[in-house]
Amino acid sequence: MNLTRLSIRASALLIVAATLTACGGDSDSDPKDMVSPSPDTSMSPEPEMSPEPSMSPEPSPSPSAMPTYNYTVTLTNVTANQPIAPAALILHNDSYYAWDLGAPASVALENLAESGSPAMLVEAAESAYDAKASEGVLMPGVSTSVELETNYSGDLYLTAAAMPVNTNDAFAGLNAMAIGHLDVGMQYSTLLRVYDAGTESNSETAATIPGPAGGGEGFNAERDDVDVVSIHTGVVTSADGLADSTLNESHRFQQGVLYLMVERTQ
Ligand SMILES: [Ca+2]
Ligand SMILES: [Ca+2]
Repeated sequence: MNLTRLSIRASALLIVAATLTACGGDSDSDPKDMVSPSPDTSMSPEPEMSPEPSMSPEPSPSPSAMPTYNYTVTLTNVTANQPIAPAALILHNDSYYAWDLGAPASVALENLAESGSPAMLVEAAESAYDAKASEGVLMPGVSTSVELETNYSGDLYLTAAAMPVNTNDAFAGLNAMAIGHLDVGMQYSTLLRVYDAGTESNSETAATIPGPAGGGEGFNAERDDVDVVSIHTGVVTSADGLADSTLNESHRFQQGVLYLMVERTQ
């Protein structure tokens, strides 16, 4: 083969290649030839579903500022013949006392113990969380209930007082019993002591006994007794030789007069 012809062919090929290369470079630089890539919609990712509007969460029960404590107090007259006047029922803290043994009764307590009305004692319990009177005179063997409630969450105490009406100034009492430890559904029951308000002599005469055994006077501001609250010594009655007594053996209450049951209901 002729070497000269071969080198001419090679040179020609090189020239052609150089020319093609030059043309390609020009077209690349011309903006008109640039094809802006059209978005390939088929390939575009599925548009993301906008998230379902999230359910607004159930409003959580707003933490009630304070829990509620509810109590049902049930009173039962356990006497043979002592109707019991409406009771004062007081839910309170440890700074309240309706009476102190050995100390004079308040006028409010004197009123309850002599007339049977709990109104003054209920009204006077200004610091109480709740204070109510039971309804009506409670006859022997009969029960009545009262609802008490408070939002106070600390220590709670219950005070109760009610007059057996065939007496001068006796009252059945529960003095600041702690009930804050009771869980819902728990109960506590007790037979109430009978106190003497010390504000009226225990003469037992008809004129001084407001109950049906006497039909006499109720409250009297005079204090013709020892003027201190004490545990009642019981009634003497005509059956035991107190000639002027309008009472008889059926009015005795050695075992107490009022049974109290308190249940926490909430
Ligand atoms: Ca007395
Ligand atoms: Ca009096």
